[in-house]
Amino acid sequence: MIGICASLEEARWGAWQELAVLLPHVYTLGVQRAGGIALMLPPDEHAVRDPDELLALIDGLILAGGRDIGPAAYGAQPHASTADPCPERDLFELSLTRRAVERDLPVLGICRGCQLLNVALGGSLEQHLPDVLGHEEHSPAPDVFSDHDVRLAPGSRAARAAGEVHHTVKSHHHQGLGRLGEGLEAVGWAEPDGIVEAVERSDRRFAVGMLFHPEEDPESPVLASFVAHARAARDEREVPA
Ligand SMILES: [Mn+2]
Repeated sequence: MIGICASLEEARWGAWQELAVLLPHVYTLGVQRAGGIALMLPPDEHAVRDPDELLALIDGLILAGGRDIGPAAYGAQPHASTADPCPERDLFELSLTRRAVERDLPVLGICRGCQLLNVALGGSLEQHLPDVLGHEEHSPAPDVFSDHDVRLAPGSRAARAAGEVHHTVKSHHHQGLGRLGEGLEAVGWAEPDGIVEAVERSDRRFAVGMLFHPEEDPESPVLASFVAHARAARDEREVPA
């Protein structure tokens, strides 16, 4: 049972245009193809106060991509390029993530989810990478993924999940990681610019953030690896004491 945090967006379908709970299909499909059950998690203010009730229902938590996190969450003023945040979503995901890491529930953060994992653990973000890097290769256009190479630390959970230490990834982010959150280690770097693209907690069974998009690559084993970790964690819990 894999909970995937969804976004709230104004969306259009059929005759309707209204606020909708939204998630790209590739996330749910990737989980299902790996034999998992995908549960879409809308922002829930009860769960902000009591994340355990919801976390007890799932074996793994995926933090999906999406809009910029409100910079107040890491004590910063918004940069001119930082999009308006969705406070309900930020609060929900920050609360679930902190508690999931405490409980050692497997967590996979993708793009915004990687940034969220970092902020949840006390880290900060670089709000607009082009200011620092002088190029827009990580997100050259609003509606396409770019390709760049990533190098992952050999032996890291991220490398084992990706099945290789050096590969080309799908990229679509204008923000990056600043100060790393408590216990997080950098385990992946973009090439050639060297920015941090993956982080993880080596003291957890699986708490990994990737700034790139394995769910957009049908060949990527990352979602299947995550589902396998979640299944192993559940089997461990179900062994009678
Ligand atoms: Mn990138």
